[in-house]
Amino acid sequence: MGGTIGIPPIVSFVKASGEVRGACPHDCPDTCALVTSVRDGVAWKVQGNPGHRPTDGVLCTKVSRYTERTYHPERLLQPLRRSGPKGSGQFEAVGWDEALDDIAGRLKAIAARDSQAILPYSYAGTMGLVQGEGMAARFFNKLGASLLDRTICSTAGGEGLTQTLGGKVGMKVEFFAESKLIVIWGSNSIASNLHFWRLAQAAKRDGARLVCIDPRRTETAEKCHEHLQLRPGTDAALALALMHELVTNDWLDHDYIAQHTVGWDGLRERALRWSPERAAEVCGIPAQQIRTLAHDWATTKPAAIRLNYGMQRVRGGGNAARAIACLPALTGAWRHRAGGLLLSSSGMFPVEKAALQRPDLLAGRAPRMVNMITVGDDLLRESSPEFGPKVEAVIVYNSNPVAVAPESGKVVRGFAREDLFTVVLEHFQTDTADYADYILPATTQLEHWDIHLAYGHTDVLLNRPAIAPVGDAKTNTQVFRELAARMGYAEPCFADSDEDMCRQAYGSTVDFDELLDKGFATLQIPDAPFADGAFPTPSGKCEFFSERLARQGLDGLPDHLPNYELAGSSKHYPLAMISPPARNFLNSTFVNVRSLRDIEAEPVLEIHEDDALPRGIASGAVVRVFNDRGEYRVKAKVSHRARPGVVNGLGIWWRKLGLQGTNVNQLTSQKLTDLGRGPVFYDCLVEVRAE
Ligand SMILES: Nc1nc2c(c(=O)[nH]1)N[C@H]1C(S)=C(S)[C@@H](COP(=O)(O)OP(=O)(O)OC[C@H]3O[C@@H](n4cnc5c(=O)[nH]c(N)nc54)[C@H](O)[C@@H]3O)O[C@H]1N2
Ligand SMILES: Nc1nc2c(c(=O)[nH]1)N[C@H]1C(S)=C(S)[C@@H](COP(=O)(O)OP(=O)(O)OC[C@H]3O[C@@H](n4cnc5c(=O)[nH]c(N)nc54)[C@H](O)[C@@H]3O)O[C@H]1N2
Ligand code: SF4
Ligand SMILES: [Mo]
Repeated sequence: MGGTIGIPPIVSFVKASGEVRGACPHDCPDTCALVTSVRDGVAWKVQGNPGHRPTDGVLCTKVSRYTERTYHPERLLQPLRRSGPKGSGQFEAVGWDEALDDIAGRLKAIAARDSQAILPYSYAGTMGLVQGEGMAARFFNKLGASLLDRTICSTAGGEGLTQTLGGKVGMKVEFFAESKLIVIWGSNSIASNLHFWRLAQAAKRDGARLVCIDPRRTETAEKCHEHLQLRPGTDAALALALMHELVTNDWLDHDYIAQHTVGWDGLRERALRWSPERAAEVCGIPAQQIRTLAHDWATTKPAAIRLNYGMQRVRGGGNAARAIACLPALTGAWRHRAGGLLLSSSGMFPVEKAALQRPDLLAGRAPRMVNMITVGDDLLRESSPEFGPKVEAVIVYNSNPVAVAPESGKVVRGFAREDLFTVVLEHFQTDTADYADYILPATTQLEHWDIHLAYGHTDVLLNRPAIAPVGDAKTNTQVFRELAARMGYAEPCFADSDEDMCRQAYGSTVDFDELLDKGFATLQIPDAPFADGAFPTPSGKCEFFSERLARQGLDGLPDHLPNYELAGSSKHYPLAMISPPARNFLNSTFVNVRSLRDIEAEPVLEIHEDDALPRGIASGAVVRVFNDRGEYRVKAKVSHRARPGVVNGLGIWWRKLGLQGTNVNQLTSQKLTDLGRGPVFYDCLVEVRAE
């Protein structure tokens, strides 16, 4: 394993044969409990743990093929050093010591000038708290590197929820099975939240009505009783019109509002400006659909909203999440355990973040913060008083920015800089790894320890290694430990083992022996957490009006903010484009797994026949999709899944496995959301032409 002296071995527990309990590491709300079957040191099957209630013994198609990914013939097995021009994808094998010595030397030289010229870039390739921002955060804090604002997924909705409810908190997912009305809002649950969908199906069998709110006619929308196929970025208008109906029909829980909310007078006044007719115009749906939903929301008990992040990837995404989060308090839906709303449960986990990440190692320094969404612009910036030092080195782990970050033409130009030193820790030679100076082979979840929270249920999961590292792969933690040793960092925390860090993640709040024994532990949370108010906001109430936002000079009440790139506002680019995930990929992960890519076949753009016919576009034709930021080529699919005026470019393909080396992010913009500094992937105008 080539570990440095004094550093514990990576894996302290690997069974040669048997079953090993683990956790799915992927960025998915379901965080399934895994059981890996091992024979003679080889993992041959990964299954869902039947003893874990949220998993219920079932995995999605992607992860049930996990061994195919782990033993993939293109898995990176040894460190690689660039041997051709930047981006050429040409590398030569190199030993670990040589690679790490050189990397540490380069980082030391840059840090001697200004450590903020070094930028970590990571996201949720693994959601594990240890292989994620565990040892890596310690390393970068000690180094004083630039901080990364990890905004690419959920910060707009997260901030909206936090301003209104006080945190990423909500209903316990299991009680959706008892709901009588479930509103699935901005989520293709069958594809991206399968285990919630199973609960919704159970509720449906018990007589529940399912309503889906989505611009795309997804497989989920098709299976609901009602589909509100609104224009992208108009959810706040819809929510305000629902409130309008609650007010004018007096479908309100006055007692709940009086006791457990603040700002009702102002919100009421605002909602009264949003008649269903006005909202219908903005959303592009019939006013009657809005009236019916308001009626059902008010009169069905218990009623619940499964909000997901699809609705917040537009300019007004934060406000939209705020407006929607007000709805359960207005009707007192929170009183019942099967009523209320769930966007994310991650705020309910008592993670000891400071113990894991050690911000004290900054020792009073406050490095500049770089937003991961604007990496395209930021890698192309020179030093300036506003920006700080030019970025000279990027260390990428758990992320594939060249494929997933917006406006990828600029991201590619940034990573192609000959004077940028880039290290990528990866399982595969991704689009980003192609631009590396060093690629370091990383272990997968089957090969390392980790501990998890979830954002779609409330169980802590432990992941034990099932097999030894494949090839010469090392854990992320081990790479940062060994770099720390070479940088001369002597703090004992750099010698903590992965198992130590798993124990530190929750301190004494979670019984580690229970985790070792069962693989998971359920948090003790009341069944109906907000039945009597007690929201974790400053006022302890559901904040329709946010004093905190008002103090920042922002609107204290939620409002509808039209998209930056509003349909109809551009002669050149008449179509709105959204780019939600493809079912058989997880962001850009799994695109290189043959059996899964074969199901998706190739990158597609769904287009309605009203838009396809005048453009002479037929299904199967390769079309050019473009705007001022760039263009990409994709197979058109004339489809009822697209609404007129909106095309769906399903993501997120590896550029090099798509058509002509680009993907949908060639077209998306680096603008930020109203709250949370988030991305606006679905706020994007384009034109489409037949080739
Ligand atoms: N199979 C699969 N599962 C995944 C992922 C994946 O890539 N593949 N990604 C994972 C990740 S990173 C996340 S963050 C989660 C959550 O991921 P989400 O981004 O919530 O993913 P989806 O469930 O596809 O929900 C997005 C839905 O929102 C719709 N939508 C787009 N714009 C709007 C809008 O303006 N308003 C409304 N109401 N709807 C809109 C899209 O058409 C799509 O159906 O899923 C995770 N699960
Ligand atoms: N157009 C468009 N763009 C989007 C989105 C969209 O809906 N539309 N969705 C956005 C969202 S919600 C998100 S969350 C981001 C996701 O962006 P990312 O978090 O970058 O997700 P992935 O593309 O899955 O890339 C994760 C990488 O981490 C690697 N990895 C996994 N485990 C480990 C490990 O243990 N160690 C190391 N070193 N590497 C590991 C995987 O091999 C993979 O290449 O993309 C965003 N981009
Ligand atoms: S990706 Fe989601 S559904 Fe699939 S195994 Fe992982 S947690 Fe479960
Ligand atoms: Mo995400």
